Amino acid sequence: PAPVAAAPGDNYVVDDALSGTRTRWFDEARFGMFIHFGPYAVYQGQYGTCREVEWIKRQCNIPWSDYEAKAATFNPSSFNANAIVQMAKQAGQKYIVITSKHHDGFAMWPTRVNRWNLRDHSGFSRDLLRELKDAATANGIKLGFYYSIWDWHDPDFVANFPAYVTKMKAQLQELVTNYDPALLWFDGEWAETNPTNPWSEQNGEDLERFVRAISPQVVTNNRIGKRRLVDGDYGTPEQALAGSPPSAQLQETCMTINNTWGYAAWDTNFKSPTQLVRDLAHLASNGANLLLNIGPMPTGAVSAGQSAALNGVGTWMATNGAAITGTGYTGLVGQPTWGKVTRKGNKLYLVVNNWATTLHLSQRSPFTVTGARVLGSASPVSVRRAGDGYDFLPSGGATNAIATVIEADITTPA
Ligand code: JFZ
Repeated sequence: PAPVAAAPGDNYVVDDALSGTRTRWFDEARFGMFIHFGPYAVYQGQYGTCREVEWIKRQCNIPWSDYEAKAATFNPSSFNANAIVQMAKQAGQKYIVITSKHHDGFAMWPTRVNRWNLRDHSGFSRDLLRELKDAATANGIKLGFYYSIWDWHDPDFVANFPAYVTKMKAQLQELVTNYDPALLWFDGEWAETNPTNPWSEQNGEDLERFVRAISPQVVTNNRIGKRRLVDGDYGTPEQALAGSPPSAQLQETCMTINNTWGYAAWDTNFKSPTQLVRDLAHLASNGANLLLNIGPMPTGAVSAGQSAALNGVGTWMATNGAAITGTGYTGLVGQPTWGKVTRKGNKLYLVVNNWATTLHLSQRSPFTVTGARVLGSASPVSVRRAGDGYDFLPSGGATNAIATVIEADITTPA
């Protein structure tokens, strides 16, 4: 897609020679795992009669004394970094983003900046972020950190914002220097209690320059600034399927498997693998990523409902992952009624949700189909020119209950 000019008021572009290569892995990944994990998990989504999850401290008016006492009991001894990485890998996810610090300010790594962290406050000696980094690296998975700019716990956030920013930078310096994350996922720049609200474009520029000075390769989302086109490396529509035509900026939609980000014992409204695969294909066809969330239980184990959903997606990806990984917007065809179409180089992937004996594809710019096949099947697919494009004529029935994929070889004019 053609670059889009910065809008009026987009007064900075932290763009550099690396911005293209820095994001290449991200643009190819298409599918990642989000993890919301923190001491809020210990409440399992309930405080008295109040139901909330990672916002439970604020929304249920829990006194800090109570929240801190609860956090002191946080003992995620069943957190298994390797199992989580294998779960992501099996699902076809290429990167993981875990909450290093959510709005409650609690650090999931042994920060030296304060004692409000898993080691010093909860007495949990393991370093989960280190374990996850090591397991991810060993398996070719990228690891990123969510970091909330909004901090409810540090009084300086309200009383002395510059002092808070200094501590925030010190924490980010620890994270980037000690764990070398591939990505930083900022959030909470919209903080309601920031006395200098709004978080300014200048704040965003300053923070982006700060992290890039330590690690020029670290990818950042746009919640580092005012979420304009030029902030960070990519946009973050939430729980929403990015529309078409695709944005000039890279996009990543974050989404829950059930209704909540953190763990809630009462939330069993799990999306089906079918819906998740279709959302994933929709996003890939628009050149956007899906960051699909899990919220581990207080022990650190992943719930059966969430792991089953990921497993179902993974079963589909094992045969059909070529239609997702490394693919993007075709620019060549209109989106059909029977499914979605993605492209990788000289291949088109027809992700067919509603199988039929004739699958029509409207051609929007010139290409020639030279062959086609069903992924994971020996049954041939014939292709003929028809109307404003091509008809694909599969010889057999749908081979996958979620979506059957036809891979087509194409040539385009030089
Ligand atoms: C934030 C957090 O408050 C929430 O707990 C979770 O971590 C989520 C991923 O991010 O919530 C948001 C952030 C942005 C929007 C909405 C909720 N938004 O842009 O509409």
